[in-house]
Amino acid sequence: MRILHTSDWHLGKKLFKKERMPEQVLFLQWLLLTIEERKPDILVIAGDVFDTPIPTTESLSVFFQFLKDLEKLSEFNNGSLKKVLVLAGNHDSAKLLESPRPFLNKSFCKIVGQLEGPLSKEPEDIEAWQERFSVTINEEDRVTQLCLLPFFRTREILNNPWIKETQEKEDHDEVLILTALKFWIKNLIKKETTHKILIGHHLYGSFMASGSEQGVGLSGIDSIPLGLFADWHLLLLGHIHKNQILRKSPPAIYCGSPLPLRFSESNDKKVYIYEYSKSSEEFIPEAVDIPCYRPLLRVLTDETNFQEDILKEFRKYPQSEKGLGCYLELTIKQNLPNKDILDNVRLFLKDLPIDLINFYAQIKNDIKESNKVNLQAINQKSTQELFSLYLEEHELMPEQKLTLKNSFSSLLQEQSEENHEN
Ligand SMILES: [Mn+2]
Repeated sequence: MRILHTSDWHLGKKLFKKERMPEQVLFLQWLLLTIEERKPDILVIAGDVFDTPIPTTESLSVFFQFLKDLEKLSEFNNGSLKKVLVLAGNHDSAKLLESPRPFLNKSFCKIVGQLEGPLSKEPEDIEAWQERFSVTINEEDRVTQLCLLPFFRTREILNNPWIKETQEKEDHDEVLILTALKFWIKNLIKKETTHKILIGHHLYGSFMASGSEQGVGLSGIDSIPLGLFADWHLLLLGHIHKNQILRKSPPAIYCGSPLPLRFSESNDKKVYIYEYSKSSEEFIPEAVDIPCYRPLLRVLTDETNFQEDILKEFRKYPQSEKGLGCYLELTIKQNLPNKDILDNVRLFLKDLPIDLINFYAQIKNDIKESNKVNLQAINQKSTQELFSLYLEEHELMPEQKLTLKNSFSSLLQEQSEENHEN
């Protein structure tokens, strides 16, 4: 069995009002070709298909067309691609993502948007639940169950009637979340299953964030412990945009976003292909590099060397010269303010396929000040990050800061749940 794993496409995402759709379309074309060549049996899209709960019509048609193309590809490629599994992330509207279900070939494409019932101990409920959240694949000597756990807000899991019934009043959220997840796992896994695979979109294990993820919280715990999945064979994760291997054996991997979503992110992006090895009885991951269709360049330089430094960075991506070009964030250190510098930069860039998105002039004496938030950069920060910066400016005891941060994030979560309900 071969699985291809991707996530966090964020279709419709912009960078300082600049379009990313051409890059996203090129990525999807590359993905189709890669599927044709590498012939995975299963394609996994682990959440954040869209950037917003109400995507643009262009993003919607790009996604629907992609699903249609996959179906066609599967037909003409002797059915080598057997399944497409799509999970909702924190940016997706679960209901919207599930909306094309009636038009899809159910045995080919499965979309799981929301973590919802029926969750009782009744056998027929449990069966319906297994049907809703998992796919089972029978091979000669193995029964593999792929389980889809969409992004959930803490309250969604805690308000579950069954969990409510069993919980002790004094239990902390941490205990409750873990109990709920254990319950989900216990009832989901079928008796005959020999190999378990998780597809999840949340915070798992000890991850390294890239900064462009929207802050999501799990009350009481930092992340879902990998220990819950100690005897599983593979964890295919979404949410964190930096690709990373959380655990080698059995593999637990964040494949990361296919595009860098901020200047601070690396242009090095990947999808993963996993192949089951009969001899080692393990899934072996292989990272496949995604071509960088429009590099994000970040250059820190000075007035005398800026031309050379920009070219040096630009030449690292020779393919972008003929394609879409690059987006640039430029910081120029200056001894004294020079009002002509931006004009000089623009003049230099005029004949190059480099689009200047952000420009910062840094006067040497002010360099200390540069840690402060630039007005343009504010748009890039999450509300939670802005609040943390605000707190840093105030002299408070560390415990006070922590309490304020926690209260603020509960308020944010409540607000986002209200918006979600609307
Ligand atoms: Mn994401």
